[in-house]
Amino acid sequence: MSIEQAIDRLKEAKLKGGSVAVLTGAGISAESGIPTFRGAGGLWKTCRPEELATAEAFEAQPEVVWEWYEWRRGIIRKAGPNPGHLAIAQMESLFSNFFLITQNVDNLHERAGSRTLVHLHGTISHNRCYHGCPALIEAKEPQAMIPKCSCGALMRPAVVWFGEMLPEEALEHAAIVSQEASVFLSVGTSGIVHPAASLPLLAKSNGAFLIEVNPDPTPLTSSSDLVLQGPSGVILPSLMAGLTSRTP
Ligand code: BV8
Repeated sequence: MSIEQAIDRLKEAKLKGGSVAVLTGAGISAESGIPTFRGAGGLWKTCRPEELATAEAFEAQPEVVWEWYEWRRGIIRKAGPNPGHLAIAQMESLFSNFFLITQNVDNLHERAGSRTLVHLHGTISHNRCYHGCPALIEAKEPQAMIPKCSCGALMRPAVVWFGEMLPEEALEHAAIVSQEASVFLSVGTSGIVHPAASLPLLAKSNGAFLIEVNPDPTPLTSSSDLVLQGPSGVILPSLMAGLTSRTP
């Protein structure tokens, strides 16, 4: 029943020219073989955020932090977009007013064909100077040694660490599209990391119909208008099938 309700809501939004916003988290990449952060098999099971995803950790143990990112980059290079990523890319071309906000640092949304998106937490595929020189250097190959910037400082992954500000423009844009959304889908996120986790509630408080797609309950579940419980790689293609089928 609930998937039909979601399809109806999205069809209504399409008919009325309403906007659709999607927030994704690590869960949408789980079916591509990329470990999530929390939950069973999550990255944090073997390590803790403050040990690795912070500037302090990088300053204290740059090689340990670098090795962790190189290990993740290796997994992402071997991974490919899954049907959940592809469905979101298809959704983008279906709605005249669509926007994707991702917390993910992998590039699977782009590789699936998504174009109108922002990365709130940066991208693991690039490095930047630890001291703030502007260049973004793509990490094309595995690099066991930490490369250096021309200024002499160490390079670091171009991600947002805990305790660091999110890219202002991306966060501002994400807040605007969330406030304007007629339908907001929160997909594959535990809804724990702020300020990203506040976006679904911002959308809802501005009138959006809030749909959560997740196999497990999260802090957002009780506020969602509709919960589609299950893997995004199954649920999102079913949504798209319903949206593109001929039946009125
Ligand atoms: C900041 C990049 C200003 C690095 C990441 C307000 C309240 C409380 C705390 C704070 C707050 N404001 C700031 C904070 C502190 C902190 C924070 O939120 N801490 C949390 C842990 C409490 N936030 C920050 O530090 C942010 N900065 O606000 O700056 C400031 C500065 C100083 C002090 C105060 C304020 C910066 C946050 C960004 C951190 N960087 N990543 C890297 O990747 O290494 S966050 C990291 O977690 C990931 O990027 C990811 O995006 C993010 C969220 O995780 P999820 O994506 O939700 O993934 P998770 O594994 O948790 O969940 C996966 C979900 O998928 C699960 O629900 C699972 O059920 C589901 N799933 C599994 N399989 C599937 C599935 N779903 C669908 N299909 C499946 N098949």
